[in-house]
Amino acid sequence: MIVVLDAARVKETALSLGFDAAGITSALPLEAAHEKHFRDWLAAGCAASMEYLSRRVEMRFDPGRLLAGARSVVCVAVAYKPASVPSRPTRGEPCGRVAVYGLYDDYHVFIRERLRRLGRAMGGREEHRFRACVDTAPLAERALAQRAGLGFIGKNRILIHPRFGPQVFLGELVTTAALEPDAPAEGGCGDCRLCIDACPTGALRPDGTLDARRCVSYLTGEHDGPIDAELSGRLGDALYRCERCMEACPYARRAPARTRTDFGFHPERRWLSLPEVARWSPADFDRVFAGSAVTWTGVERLRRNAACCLKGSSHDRRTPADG
Ligand code: B12
Repeated sequence: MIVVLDAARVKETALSLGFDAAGITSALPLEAAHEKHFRDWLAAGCAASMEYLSRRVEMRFDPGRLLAGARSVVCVAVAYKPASVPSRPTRGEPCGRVAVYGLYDDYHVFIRERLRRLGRAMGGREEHRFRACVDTAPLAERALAQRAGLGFIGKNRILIHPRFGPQVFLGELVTTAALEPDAPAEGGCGDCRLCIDACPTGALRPDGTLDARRCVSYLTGEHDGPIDAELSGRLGDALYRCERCMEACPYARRAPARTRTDFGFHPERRWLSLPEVARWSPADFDRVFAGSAVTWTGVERLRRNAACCLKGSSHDRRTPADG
């Protein structure tokens, strides 16, 4: 039996559960051009060492393979532009910067738990089944969110919500319920290329692809082992991940700050002493980052990043004192 629900009520429920935006798309496969782009990207080596991306590729573009009988995907977004972040300390030991992404509680936990509540609110009857996805499921999240009307994919490769900008986390409820889909989002970056110019390592290519091998977010967050000297010299103060391509986006500047307090925010993690982090034990790491997405990266990579930033700062004492 097909469970037919009122799409407007599902989206209202999503907003009442703590999401900032929600849109609906069918569970039909994405256009073949997505899979082609993805496979070409993998073949060109742009995924660096992220081997998990080459597993179950067909599933990524076909939500029906993720959940038998899936009919719809409810795409949700959590806006995370903070009202303010502390400026870089002007005295004391050299400091490394933790991307805003790492200042919040782990968004995977926050989003998955709320998606499950949404799934339960949508039925609970035996014939209604759902799967909550955020980040780790083999699903092309940005492409689905675009098709569900949440925003367009910018030159920084980020889904940009017209109001909340690029600082949105995404999640999906793949469901067997038949829901009226939203129209895909339109829009684009036009001639703007501020993100491309802001990238410190040239990871964003003018042809619209991101080379993860050069991306500071990949290098500091997912790469194991030493960082190539040419790139390591360009990390600046990036101790954990990077948001320069988002900060440069005009949509980010216009976006409202997050005012809801339900998603824990820890600004004291923004600037950390590099000499201290370079010596951290696992217990020191846990004391600062327990419950955050930074735990996925681990203490060893953070220690390595601190050493790279310190080496870079001893070469160039002219690093701008930006906030
Ligand atoms: C692997 C990954 C990374 C990698 C690679 C990033 C990348 N851009 O691909 C690394 C480690 C670098 C990374 C970094 C970050 N990530 Co990340 N990451 C992912 C992950 C797991 C997969 C992304 C992926 O499939 N990449 C593959 C490439 C090929 O994708 P793509 O270039 O966009 O191309 C797709 C479409 O745009 C389309 N396409 C592109 N060009 C064309 C052309 C045509 C003609 C057509 C038809 C289609 C098409 O086809 C492709 C497939 O759909 C997703 C979660 C998920 N399951 O989706 C999160 C995700 C993308 N990451 C996210 C975040 C927040 C980040 C960071 C901001 C974290 C940080 N602060 O550092 C940075 C941003 C870096 C950046 N500019 O992208 C969010 C993005 C939210 C948003 N608003 O878009 C996601 C969605 C996680 C989430 N659930 O919220 N990430």
